[in-house]
Amino acid sequence: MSTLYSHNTKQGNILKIAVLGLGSVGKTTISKGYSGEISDLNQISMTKGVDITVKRMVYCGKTVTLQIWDFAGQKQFRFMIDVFLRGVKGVIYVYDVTDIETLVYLNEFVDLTRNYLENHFYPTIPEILVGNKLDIENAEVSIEDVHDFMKNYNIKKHFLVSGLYSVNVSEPFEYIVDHITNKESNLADELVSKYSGN
Ligand SMILES: Nc1nc2c(ncn2[C@@H]2O[C@H](COP(=O)(O)OP(=O)(O)OP(=O)(O)O)[C@@H](O)[C@H]2O)c(=O)[nH]1
Ligand SMILES: [Mg+2]
Repeated sequence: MSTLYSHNTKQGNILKIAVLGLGSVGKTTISKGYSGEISDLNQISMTKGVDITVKRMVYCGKTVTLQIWDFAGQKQFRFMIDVFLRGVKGVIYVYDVTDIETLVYLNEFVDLTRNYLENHFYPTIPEILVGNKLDIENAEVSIEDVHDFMKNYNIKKHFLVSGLYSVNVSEPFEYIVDHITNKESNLADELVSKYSGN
């Protein structure tokens, strides 16, 4: 069922995914690495406002276009977050495994996102946590730190990736798509059975 997607166009269903986290954690590198839009990932510079990346994929035989909205981590752009989140269907929170502060202060993005979703009557959407820079040996963030964060914020899924070396970058996006589409199908099924009297 595809009736409940945000838009249906000839590009297939368009799903907006938000990528959030502090500056320099690697949000743009992960997004561009996944989409394949930039061949030299070392060329990426600081995001000013928003970077939008488009990636087309096939999910259960249907074309799905992911619109990946990657938000600048620097504080001066924080006032734009409401516009940025409009219509979002899934969220990826990114921290840097070599910098514990990027996990400690990630709560600000979680709080802002949840406030927005609640104030605008959004249904629950998939939210996941991604630790980037897996290729660097001296990780500062322990698995206990990650589990504590997930428990405190009730985030169910965590991935470790290296955006720069394109390790594991597809998995977080595929997980989100899987959960958006499954949830929407379930909701659609529920509505059908409710109104058909089953
Ligand atoms: N070693 C390593 N470096 C990475 C990785 N991902 C990103 N970087 C580097 O980290 C720096 C910041 O990457 P960006 O992708 O610009 O980070 P960002 O989160 O988009 O930053 P803002 O746009 O300022 O919010 C760059 O120098 C990247 O090359 C990674 O997986 N491994
Ligand atoms: Mg960026």
